[in-house]
Amino acid sequence: MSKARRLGVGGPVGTGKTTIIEALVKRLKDDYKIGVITNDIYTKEDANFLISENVLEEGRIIGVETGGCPHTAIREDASMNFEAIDALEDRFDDLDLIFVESGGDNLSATFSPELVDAAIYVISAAAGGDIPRKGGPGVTRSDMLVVNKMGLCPYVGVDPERLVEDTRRARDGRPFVMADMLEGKGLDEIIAWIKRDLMLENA
Ligand SMILES: Nc1nc2c(ncn2[C@@H]2O[C@H](COP(=O)(O)OP(=O)(O)OP(=O)(O)O)[C@@H](O)[C@H]2O)c(=O)[nH]1
Ligand SMILES: [Mg+2]
Repeated sequence: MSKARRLGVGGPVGTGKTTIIEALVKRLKDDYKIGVITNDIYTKEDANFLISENVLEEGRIIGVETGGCPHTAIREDASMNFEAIDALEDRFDDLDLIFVESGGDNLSATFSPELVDAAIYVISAAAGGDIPRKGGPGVTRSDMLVVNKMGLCPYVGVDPERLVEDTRRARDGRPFVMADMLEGKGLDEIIAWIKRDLMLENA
């Protein structure tokens, strides 16, 4: 039986899911033995990107090409992802942490609780300030919400303070981080949450 904890990373297309996984793996790979599974609808683009960036040795990254709707592969019929987890655990019997990136969704996808132990939902400030108010299960009920690309607020007419307030209201007490991966903003907070709430360290 595996002891690896499994962390889902979901959210709309292009919000920064793969970028966040890349940044997290670089910071966490000295502490934990890590594997990554990416779900793309039509390609293995994200897995190939992470492999090309030398984020981890190649065998630790598996790309799943789901076809069709991104929900299905992470919720209703997650068999392709369970197979990818089995394949990773056959190769490496000492994994501590497996990231599972969902295909980009439309604010409604959630991970099966059998597939992951916790899930991060990633939205982008560049998609507009009204996304937190639009809600959806990832925004309101994910274990952690990351509002990424905060540095783009001035270019897209988004008031960052109002975005924080709307996010706070949408989360209703649940954790969230305002982030920008190109500036490294928010990464420490996400890491602290992973260590405490997922890896159950007392840090
Ligand atoms: N300005 C800015 N760009 C970012 C940030 N995070 C990611 N990006 C860029 O946004 C683009 C999309 O990032 P990805 O990490 O591929 O997004 P994704 O959510 O994995 O995309 P899909 O898997 O296709 O849904 C890339 O060009 C990233 O470099 C950020 O915080 N600020
Ligand atoms: Mg991606």
